[in-house]
Amino acid sequence: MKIVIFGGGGGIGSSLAFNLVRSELPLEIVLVDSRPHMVTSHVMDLEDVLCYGRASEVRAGTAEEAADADVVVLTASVPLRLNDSRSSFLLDNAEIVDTIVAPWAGPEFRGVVLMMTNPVDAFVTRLHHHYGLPDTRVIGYTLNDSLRFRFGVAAAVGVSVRSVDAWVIGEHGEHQVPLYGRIKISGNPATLTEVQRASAQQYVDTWYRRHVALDSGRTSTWSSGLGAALMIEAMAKGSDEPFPANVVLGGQYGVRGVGLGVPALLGATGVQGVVEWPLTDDEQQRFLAGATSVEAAVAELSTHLDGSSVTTLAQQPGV
Ligand code: 2OP
Repeated sequence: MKIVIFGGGGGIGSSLAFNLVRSELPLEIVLVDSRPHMVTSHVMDLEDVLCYGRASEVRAGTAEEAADADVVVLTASVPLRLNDSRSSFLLDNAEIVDTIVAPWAGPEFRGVVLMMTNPVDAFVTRLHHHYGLPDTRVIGYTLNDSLRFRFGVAAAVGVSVRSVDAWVIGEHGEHQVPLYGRIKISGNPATLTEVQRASAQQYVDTWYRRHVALDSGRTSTWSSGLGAALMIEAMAKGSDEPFPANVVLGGQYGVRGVGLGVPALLGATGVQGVVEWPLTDDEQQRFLAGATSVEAAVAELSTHLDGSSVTTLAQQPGV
């Protein structure tokens, strides 16, 4: 299985490469980045731990190699800066994403795109609509939202995070939807007290801003690198268990044509299905608010990049 990582010289790309080297998959890992010395530095380092995993090789590559990759991961981004929202990177990162995908993304591309460049929801949606990538073959990375929720719930309740199962769906941003009704602790359904819930909610609501405010120049490299490797593993092996992922919806959860985080079944050819869980009215409204926000972002992208606005991404009732 050939994995091409754009932004392979950066924090998330190199963390992903490290986790893939350590995985049980016999992978060919190719790092692409506009900073060749950075890639060479990571490759020289990673080669030395090939003996601890099953990857056949890790090497520097060129953008053209994406054309026959099984999975192309986009982590490339403009340098990080202080901001209040991932959406502040929309127009700057749009140029980068378009430059990367334009040469190979299209109906003839047979691989899967894993989008990690922010704002993920807008770019997943654009890749499907503008480049004609099937909705099954373009997936966005959103696991961190659920990981943070699990950590916030564990801290609020006072249990080990390993015992918590909890999910966030919806926008990878301000309209994220934590699913309080599906929390399980040690396999049993758990209802949080108001105080516990407020604490968990504050944790997930503020995580991004608190992290950005550190002005460290780095992002969530460890969680994202490990999480994306787990996602690629789930694709390679196929799984009956859903994985949090951004998928362009076809009516599920009342949304059509917009990419949002949902429980997705993953396989070698990408999304095998979307699991629909019942939502409360509040959760449904928040989910739809996320769809509206992504729609607006994609329209802005179209105006900025193509000189026209997109009007086709209407929300529709679920089918
Ligand atoms: C994350 O939430 C920064 O979107 C990235 O970890």
